Amino acid sequence: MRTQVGIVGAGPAGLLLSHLLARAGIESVVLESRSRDHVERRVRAGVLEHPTVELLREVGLGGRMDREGLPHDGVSLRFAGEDHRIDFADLVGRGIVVYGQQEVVKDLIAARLADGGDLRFEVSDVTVDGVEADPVLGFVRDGRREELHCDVIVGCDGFHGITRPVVAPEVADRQYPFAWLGILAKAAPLHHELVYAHHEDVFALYSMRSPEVTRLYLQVPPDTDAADWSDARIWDELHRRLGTEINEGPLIEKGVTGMRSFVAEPMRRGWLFLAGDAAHIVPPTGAKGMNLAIADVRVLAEALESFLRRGDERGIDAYSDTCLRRVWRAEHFSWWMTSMLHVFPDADAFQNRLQLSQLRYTVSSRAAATSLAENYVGLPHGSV
Ligand code: RFL
Ligand code: PHB
Repeated sequence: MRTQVGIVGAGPAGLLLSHLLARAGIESVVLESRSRDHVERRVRAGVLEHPTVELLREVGLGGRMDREGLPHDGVSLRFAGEDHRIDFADLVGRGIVVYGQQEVVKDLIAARLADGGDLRFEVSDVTVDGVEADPVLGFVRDGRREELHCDVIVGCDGFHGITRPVVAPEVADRQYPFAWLGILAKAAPLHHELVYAHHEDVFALYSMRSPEVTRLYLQVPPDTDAADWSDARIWDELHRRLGTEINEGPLIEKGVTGMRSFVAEPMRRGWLFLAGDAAHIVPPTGAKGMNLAIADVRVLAEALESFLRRGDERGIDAYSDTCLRRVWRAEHFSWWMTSMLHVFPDADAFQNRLQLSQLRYTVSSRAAATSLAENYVGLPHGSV
């Protein structure tokens, strides 16, 4: 078997890349280890930054997002018992859309399948060989070992995938001394925007998915087992930490997410390219992970089009450096939001006072608030 672009992983990065390539008349095959049902149900990100929203519309994927997504013109930072709204519309004239990552994934799978796209779910033992000269993907499907020869392979297989070790990049890595316990509840959101709450002893985040579903996060120790948190304990802590009215409802989902900052450089070796979480991780406080994955594959799809249609290698040669500029901007923003909003277990009085001062400055200075807003709604693609 042969294809132009072999893609490992059917998350937002792999699926959107396959969609963008198809629009440019380039063939691809997507190999995914999980089932379609699993991939479509995985609850993850919820915030689409402005350039992501514009891109999805531009490439024919805006229909359901525009009908069902929730446009937000601001977020609140809550600390010292008070809410402070950062008004994106006023500060930067753009906003975000709250629309679940699994909805983006469903829309992408539907679009690819309607287009005759080749998506292979439930493959196992994926291998990558010949990345310097003659790239080949190996995999097992329905008990049979198969080989797929490709012009180019793209690793979109997330943080725990198999492609990053093949690139063997340099790695920058930071772990944080806390994690997030995330829940999804069948409860109507009472606030219509997100609330990032810095409580005196811990952080919480109030978000949502739809007019019927609230998404909430609590800062917890990194080794937390979600099973130790009963529903009653979760609601008690949420009420205490958010310090604001929230509706309770049955929990649909509960899980713990670790927090790290991680960047692999370069994002390429030979004919193997990395995109999305396979190459970089941000802590979720800046809501940037999926948006970065989408920005990467936009750059890569354009570069691959120039290369595969016209033999022009300039785009693919610049791919890693181009993406890493945006990646490091998002790394800084996500680290900054994380550091400003969480309670660090080993912080002393000096650090706590600095943190509070930073929060006060961010909400009271138009310049500082604009910087948060500009990064949160997303700098225009190609501008960093
Ligand atoms: P994904 O989504 O992890 O997809 C990788 C795919 O590869 C498959 N795979 C393999 N397939 C074949 N062979 C193998 N050997 C394979 N190994 C893995 C996997 O099954 C999977 O289907 O990576 P991608 O496409 O790069 O997308 C990245 C995003 O998923 C991620 O950055 C975001 O979810 C991060 N994130 C957020 N991002 C945002 O932009 N805004 C947010 O508000 C936001 N909130 C979050 C988040 C992530 C969270 N968690 C759970 C990590 C909130 C949370 C709690
Ligand atoms: C979410 O709704 O899941 C969400 C929102 C904002 C974040 C992270 C996650 O910073």
